[in-house]
Amino acid sequence: MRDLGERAEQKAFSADRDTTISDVETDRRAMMGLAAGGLASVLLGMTATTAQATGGIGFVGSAQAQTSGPTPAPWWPSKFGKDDQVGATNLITPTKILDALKLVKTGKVYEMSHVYESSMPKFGERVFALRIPGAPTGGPLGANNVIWHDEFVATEIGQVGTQFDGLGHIGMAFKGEDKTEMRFYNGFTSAEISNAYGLKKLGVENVKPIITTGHLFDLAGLKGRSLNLGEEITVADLEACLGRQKMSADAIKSGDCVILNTGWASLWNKDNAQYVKGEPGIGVDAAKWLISKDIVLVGADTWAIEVVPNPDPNLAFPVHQELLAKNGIHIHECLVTADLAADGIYTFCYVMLPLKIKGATGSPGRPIALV
Ligand code: UVW
Repeated sequence: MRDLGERAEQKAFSADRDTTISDVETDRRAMMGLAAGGLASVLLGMTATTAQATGGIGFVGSAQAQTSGPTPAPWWPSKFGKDDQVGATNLITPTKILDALKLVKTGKVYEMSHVYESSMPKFGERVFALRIPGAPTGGPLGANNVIWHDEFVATEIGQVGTQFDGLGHIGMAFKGEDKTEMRFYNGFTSAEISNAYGLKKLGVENVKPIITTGHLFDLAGLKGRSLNLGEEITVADLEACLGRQKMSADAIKSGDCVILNTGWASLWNKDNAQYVKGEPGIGVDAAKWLISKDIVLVGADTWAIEVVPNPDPNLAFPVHQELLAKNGIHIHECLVTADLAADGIYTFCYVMLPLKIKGATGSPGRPIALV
């Protein structure tokens, strides 16, 4: 690993965003060995020393076939153009919205967000603190004696509770701490976009309103039980779900959303330690299958939508990278999906309007399914 690291140091990416595939492929394996160990340390409860001792986290631990391992770099330029910051929500056209609205027949609304409260499970050291200063905050004022309450919220606003991941959330470090070699969606580098007061590019304000067709994959229904921590949802599972739900693979169209019901949310605010310890979810191959459908978003009733820990102990959140960084496909986490599953609702109009928080990595929100 040390040798690979040294080679990667010597042959790192060019800082300009026109790096060719052949440049990259030549040294792909060397550079992959340098990817960030921080996430994995949190995930696996390892110390930094342990992570170093195991060689850090390599994105490709072996020479895997490209059809079944993480997609190699460079993944840029995006199919939406080299300067695009919108990503897959470009696919939500007026026609897509009209098609989705045709699914609304009864007016029934399925709420798909949890309540935001300090007791909710949170990843790592994230916080959610809401305070109402004063009681009430202001007043009485005027002859009418008006009084009011304001709240002050301190939180990682896009990354707690029911959360929508924007395109600036996840990237890949190719050369240690070198920000010119940390790449995000469309090849934007950390040097270009990172800023203490909000991302300079790829902020969640760039995302289009999400009003499109959603499809539920009821994995818990398929298996007849809640899925287990570390249980990988495979392509075969997704296909079996479609069969059970009497849907063809063609039902998932460009610009649609896919939501996974695993049963994991039954732990929410009941056993938070277990909820965040790991989770069932898709692996890289299932992610690629979904990417091939040209979708806009993958959501789930789990906190990461992907299998954690990954069955390959060398990988940390590779599905986040496949979807967000490499394909501009959003992730929607900690959703409430059980009600849809209980009613056998597998296709619906999905509505999520990410807040236009300039420079934010994600957004809270109140996603709904309409039928
Ligand atoms: C990370 O931020 C690593 O995960 P998530 O997007 O699931 O919060």
